[in-house]
Amino acid sequence: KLQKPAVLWFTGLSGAGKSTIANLVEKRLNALGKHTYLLDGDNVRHGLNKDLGFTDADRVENIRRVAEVARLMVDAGLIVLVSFISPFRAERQMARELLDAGEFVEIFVDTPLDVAEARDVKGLYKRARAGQIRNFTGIDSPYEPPLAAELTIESGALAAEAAAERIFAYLLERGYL
Ligand code: GGZ
Repeated sequence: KLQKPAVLWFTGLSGAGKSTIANLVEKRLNALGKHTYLLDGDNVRHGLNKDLGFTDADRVENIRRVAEVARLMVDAGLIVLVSFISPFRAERQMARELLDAGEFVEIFVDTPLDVAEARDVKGLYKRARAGQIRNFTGIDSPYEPPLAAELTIESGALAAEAAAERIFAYLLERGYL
């Protein structure tokens, strides 16, 4: 039997834990024999979207292209994990509307700014506060939190493994797997 294709759309601030959690979920899906692809800044912003930066307009175009690629991958039958800040509700909604009902699972990795900033794994918040990076999400560029995500992960409190477990359990319960 063919697997049920879907998009697992992770949204949240830089340093919220989106990619860490998405990688853990992907491993679990692969262990079940599911065919997946993880779209993130590493494999999209250096290639397809290397012409785009971090102005509002460029983020809109970044997410538009990612959503279209995710849709193509769903047509190919994959479970697609998407890990971008994707700060604007309108573009997340657009991504949702490209798919059939039930194919889009929005996962809000709800790590508060102060927690993400305290982690500052890559030192980007420090540079943004110092004015060395402009248009940084949460500092001088907006983040619009989801109003009705399928799942909200309070990642400040929940370790990445526990978050991945919750997402996996949701997918099982709802018949995605
Ligand atoms: C936000 C930035 C910026 C600015 C570079 N604002 O923690 P990271 O490093 O690995 O993840 C962030 C990533 C965000 O790219 P996205 O494609 O996910 O953003 S969006 O969905 O809004 O298009 C961060 C790094 O790129 N980064 N400059 N100004 N994050």
